[in-house]
Amino acid sequence: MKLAVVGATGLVGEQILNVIKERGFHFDELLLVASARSAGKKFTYDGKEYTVVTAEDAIAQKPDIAIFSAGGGTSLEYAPKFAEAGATVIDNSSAWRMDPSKKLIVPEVNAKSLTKEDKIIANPNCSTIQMIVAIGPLHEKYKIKRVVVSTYQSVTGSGKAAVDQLFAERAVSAGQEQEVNKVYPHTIDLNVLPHIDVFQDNGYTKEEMKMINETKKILEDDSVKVTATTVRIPTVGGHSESVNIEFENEFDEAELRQILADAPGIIIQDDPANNVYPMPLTSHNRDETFVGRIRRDETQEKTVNMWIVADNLRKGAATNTVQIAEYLVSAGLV
Ligand code: A2P
Ligand code: 11C
Repeated sequence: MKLAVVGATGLVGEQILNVIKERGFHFDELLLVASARSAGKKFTYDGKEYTVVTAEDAIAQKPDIAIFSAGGGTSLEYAPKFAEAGATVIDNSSAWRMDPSKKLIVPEVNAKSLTKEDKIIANPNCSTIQMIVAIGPLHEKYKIKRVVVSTYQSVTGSGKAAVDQLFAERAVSAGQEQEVNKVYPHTIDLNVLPHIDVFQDNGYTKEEMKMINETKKILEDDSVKVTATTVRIPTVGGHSESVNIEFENEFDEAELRQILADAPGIIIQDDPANNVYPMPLTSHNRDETFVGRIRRDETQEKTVNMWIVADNLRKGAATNTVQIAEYLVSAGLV
């Protein structure tokens, strides 16, 4: 098994390598791929020294699986070339997600739809993935009519430069002299920005439209209504989401909790009497999706509220791609 990680020097690439090591994902040969700027650099991973290669070099070595997290442009250009050379590509960018010929996979919910013919597989947006892990099994049981979601997203979703902005602003607040390079249009420290990615003509942001469109595609149900407000907050551990879900069918709260408890990849943290609920601090560097504050919406029938948290670089990106790779291997699809 020859594995290529494209974008190995990036924030998500780093997590992909961590997750592969932690989960013991087996490979015989590993290709660490980055831009021409990094090619030739030495990189120590799991006690071994690797030389970073370009995408072209990696294609020539015909990997079996290529996990991409190098931006949409790189995926658009190189994923078909890797696929043509025989690789199955798992792509973390938004480049192929809404392409009707490509599958959008959250393994806990729809990995079984994958076949040997799927040569480019899309990984959903981080805020979509964690919501789907929780609402997927509920949709199967009660059929979802409408979802209203508001997110509280970590700066790690905008890359390393955004993390640097937050900590530089924090240092300035503490009286230190520090240059601040702004990734966001406003200060992020001690602030909240109701703005993730670019605004569209309909007044929603691209992040909000990703949550809406990707959810329908993964659930394979265009009748599910989704509305979203996505918000950036000054935290780093993970994305949090307040989710209001209206079902077609009546539910029993104890049964709904049991469905979530039995669902793969979910940990319920819901003990308000002891102040137990999911938080970014406690989801950081974890692969699971954490669900809490589960309670019936008392203003509307067949409706429940919950709070969903996951590490956006892990389950929202790296872990999900590695789980797809694990599934491909275990199902004999590569
Ligand atoms: P590099 O470090 O050489 O720029 P992030 O999203 O955290 O900025 O990471 C982006 C990742 O994608 C980096 O590893 C970056 O490599 C990589 N990358 C960017 N352009 C290409 C390309 N054309 N081919 C391969 N990797 C690329
Ligand atoms: C954020 N969700 O938190 C974005 C980052 O489509 O994979 C991931 C963008 C994507 O800003």
